[in-house]
Amino acid sequence: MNELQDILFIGLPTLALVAAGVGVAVRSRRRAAPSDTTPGAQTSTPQAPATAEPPASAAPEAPAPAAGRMVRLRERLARSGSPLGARLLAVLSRDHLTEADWEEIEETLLVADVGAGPSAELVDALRERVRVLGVREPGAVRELLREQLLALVDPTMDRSLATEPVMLTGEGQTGVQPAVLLVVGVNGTGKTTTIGKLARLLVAEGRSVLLGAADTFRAAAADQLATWGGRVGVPVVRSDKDGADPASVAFEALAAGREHGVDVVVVDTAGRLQNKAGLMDELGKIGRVLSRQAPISEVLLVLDATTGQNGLTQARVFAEVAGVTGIVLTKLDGTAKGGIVVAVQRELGVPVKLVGLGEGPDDLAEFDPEAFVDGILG
Ligand SMILES: Nc1nc2c(ncn2[C@@H]2O[C@H](COP(=O)(O)OP(=O)(O)OP(=O)(O)O)[C@@H](O)[C@H]2O)c(=O)[nH]1
Ligand SMILES: [Mg+2]
Repeated sequence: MNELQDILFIGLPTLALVAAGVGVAVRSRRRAAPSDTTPGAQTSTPQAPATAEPPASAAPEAPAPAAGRMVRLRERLARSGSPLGARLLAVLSRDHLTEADWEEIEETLLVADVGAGPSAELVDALRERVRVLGVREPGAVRELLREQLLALVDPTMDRSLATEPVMLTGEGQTGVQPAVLLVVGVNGTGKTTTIGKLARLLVAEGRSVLLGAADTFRAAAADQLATWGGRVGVPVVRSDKDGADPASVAFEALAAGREHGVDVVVVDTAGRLQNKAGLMDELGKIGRVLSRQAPISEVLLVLDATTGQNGLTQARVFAEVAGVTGIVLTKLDGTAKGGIVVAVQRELGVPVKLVGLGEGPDDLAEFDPEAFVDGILG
């Protein structure tokens, strides 16, 4: 029996909806457990009572508004001392650009994790433009570089986050359903932190949110999510049992979100199991169980910007099983490796939608290509 089955046969969790400061009324109810087509994955205990915990008494914090965070992104990048822009500009400003200079530019891009293909493309485009225009004046060189970097980051990609409730008609569930956001990624990349910050961002925009703690692998994971939820007054559906079936928790979170008519349900997942196959099986099952109830609006892959090639390898694996629709690049503060934005978008053909800029509760911003490039250029 593999570890996935071990987890499934532990039995169904008792789920608690932690209504944190928002006075969500929760009816105790009984519901059929989610089934799955994975052989041996059916659970035999079909009931999972949901219990309500009293709302926290402390008034929720007021998150920082979404507007203005782009500016912060630019400032943080500039302050992180990212040498990429400065080094490129220094070389480009030399009087006569030699073959060695162009190689230095390419090397600089590679060191910043831009990736071999995009780096070569950028150098070719710059060489061509410099040859045709003959620009050497610093302002013009900067503008040229800005233009080319922006083209690599691709401002035409749709980076909007699908957080609108969806209307379902036809068979099965009908009516307005919450937008479902599934958050995946390797352990330590910043999934739970990002969900907490995202909840704040959504609350600041006036959306109602519910969080599902489907990371049942680590005992403290649900507490961590509940703390984030509590701070901003967002309810959290969790299991009070370690090792509970994560797909059941995800299912119950969506059910609670639907019952309470929230706009967005965000589901946290584990980043580590005993092995990769187990993790991927588990994510696959969570995805199937959710999408049978309502379409999943976003599968967000959280990547740590400081992990370079490792991050790209992870991205490939997750994209295969989870159908990633957007990338969240965390820890962009204090890294000179911002080129990973370009590399990962190329690798997956999926846009970076959000970026993490620090450990603070409001250090998450929608990704803005222009602010990003300006930040790199300093
Ligand atoms: N500097 C910085 N730190 C971050 C950022 N995002 C997350 N972190 C930190 O990264 C660490 C791991 O974050 P978690 O949210 O617990 O990561 P996770 O992916 O949920 O990890 P698992 O639950 O173990 O899978 C924490 O210390 C966070 O504060 C960021 O944008 N910048
Ligand atoms: Mg986590």
